[in-house]
Amino acid sequence: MSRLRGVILAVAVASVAGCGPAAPPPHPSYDPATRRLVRLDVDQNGDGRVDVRTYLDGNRPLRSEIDEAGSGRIDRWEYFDGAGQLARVGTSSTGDGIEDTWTHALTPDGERRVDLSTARDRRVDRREFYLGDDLIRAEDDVNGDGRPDKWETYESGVLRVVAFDTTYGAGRPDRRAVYDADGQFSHVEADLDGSGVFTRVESEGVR
Ligand SMILES: [Ca+2]
Ligand SMILES: [Ca+2]
Repeated sequence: MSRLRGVILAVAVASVAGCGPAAPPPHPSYDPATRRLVRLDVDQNGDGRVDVRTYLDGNRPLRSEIDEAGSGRIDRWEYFDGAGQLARVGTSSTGDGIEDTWTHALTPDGERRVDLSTARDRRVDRREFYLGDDLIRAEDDVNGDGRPDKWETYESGVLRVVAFDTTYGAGRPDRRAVYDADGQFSHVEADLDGSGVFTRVESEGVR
């Protein structure tokens, strides 16, 4: 992560050569027993307030709390993996300092997962999957038992299928609503025997 490498480099430079007059120096904190670097506070915009606070294990970053907007409130949370690479970024959907959205690093095939806590209680109840900027599918945990029970599938940005596990226990859909390429509701299909084969239900309305 370039930001953090920059921060660490800045500490190294500051410790060797002091700091320039314009930018306040990063403030490192060390474990008193081990002398390992455990925290780094940076005032990037020089307004006198820390806006990037990074927790580290030595030179390996663990997570950062960032006030990107300079509002005095954290609005970005960065989490690093064991190799020190940025793994996911937390944000607040309403900008009130409550972290409720987590955007993961791209997978090798270019898919990006976004976890959401729609109740804003840190419990993830919706996962969205993107290819580029396009939402391609989503999973919801409607009853809050930690398992998905509703699945949405999109094509070219249009919702095409919404599938439901109406038992909230099977872990797979038994009903699905199908939409046409314009996003208009078409029909309902059901797989009541769990065979994986859905057949059209003529008498059922959209759920
Ligand atoms: Ca600042
Ligand atoms: Ca569920």
